[in-house]
Amino acid sequence: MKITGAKVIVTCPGRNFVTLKIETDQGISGIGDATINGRELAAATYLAEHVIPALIGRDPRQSEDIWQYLYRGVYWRRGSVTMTCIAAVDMALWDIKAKLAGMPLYQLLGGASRTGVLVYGHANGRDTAEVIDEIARYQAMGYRAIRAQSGVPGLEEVYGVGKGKLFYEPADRGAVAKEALWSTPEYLDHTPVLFDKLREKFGFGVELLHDVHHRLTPIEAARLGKSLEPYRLFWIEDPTPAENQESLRLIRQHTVTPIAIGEVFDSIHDSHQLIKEQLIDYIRSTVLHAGGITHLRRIADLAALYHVRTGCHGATDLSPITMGCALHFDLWVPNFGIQEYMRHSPETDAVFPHAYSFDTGYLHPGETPGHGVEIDETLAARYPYQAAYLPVARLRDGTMWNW
Ligand code: GCO
Ligand code: MG
Repeated sequence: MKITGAKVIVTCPGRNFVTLKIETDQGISGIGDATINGRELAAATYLAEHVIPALIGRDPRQSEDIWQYLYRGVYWRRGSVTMTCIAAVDMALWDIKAKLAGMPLYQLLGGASRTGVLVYGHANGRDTAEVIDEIARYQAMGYRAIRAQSGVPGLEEVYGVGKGKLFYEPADRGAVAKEALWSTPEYLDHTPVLFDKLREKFGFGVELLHDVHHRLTPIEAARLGKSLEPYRLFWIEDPTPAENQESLRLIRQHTVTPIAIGEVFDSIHDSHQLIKEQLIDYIRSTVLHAGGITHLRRIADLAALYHVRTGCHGATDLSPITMGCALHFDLWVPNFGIQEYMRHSPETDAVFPHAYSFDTGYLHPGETPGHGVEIDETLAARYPYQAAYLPVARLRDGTMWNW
């Protein structure tokens, strides 16, 4: 069996997505996601210029050897663009392999370890009243776990509170990123008050989560975790930037609020200390930015040794292809924790028809052979690329900060 061709499809049904399609001499094709929010064309060019020529003629069933070739063979290993492009190839090859076997991908990984994948949705509001309305809406849809993000008095725009509700999209159209103001004291004062009101309103029967989005220093994060303990959150996410893995030790010494980190990591080396020293409870890496199913499986196996469970990233800037692959992975992985599920817009769902479905708080990847996600190329061609960037943040005195 041989790879006979491959192409990159860039489409913008509301937001930009980069898709790799691999074709074989047996008439079976597979697709993978290569989307990096705000750097989409870097991944598209990397695939077209540096990866596709090396794929032609290879046996698509040798997904491990191709992974190693693209990782070791590049010499300048790792980095988000490289690892995302490797992931796109890996997803497409697992898709082909599972189609060839006539099985849904999860069967090739070891079969289902559970009946469905627990997911969390996003309740976003400009103030507490709006967040309460949103949580009620998600509960009515059947969600059992909900992430709550609120506007902060005194700050005009903050991460997690979008223009839309169900289809939250933080990137803004234009050639240059928008700038937003960030101020930590207001956020630290407001967040415990928010969760106090949420628990008072909804009780403890719903899992609540919160994303700090890298905006605190370790000692500030420790304070937040401590102040949220009475509200028993499922997790706080990205409490501080984790390039310095040791800094998590300080947060751990002060709080028992569970910690989730890893959506921006691109390999096992970014999280091995966090995992081995049990400095986190959930690893957020997913099949897209962390080198595909082949690499994520290694991260999850390491995490299992240290009681760390998975909590894959699942924002709308990850295409339905990533969601499909993540769900096959989640259905199998023994140390599964939870899966993020930020719903895609109807336009995106139409471009990427998929077999996965939602039922009473759980997603299931479906039984279609492969990963169960396709691309409608004719429809995709109607939505050309549009430059869009995530905002950047500055403190009141103009200092650059993490958005
Ligand atoms: C999340 C993430 C996203 C990111 C987005 C950036 O937890 O879902 O933090 O909201 O900001 O994926 O492209
Ligand atoms: Mg996040």
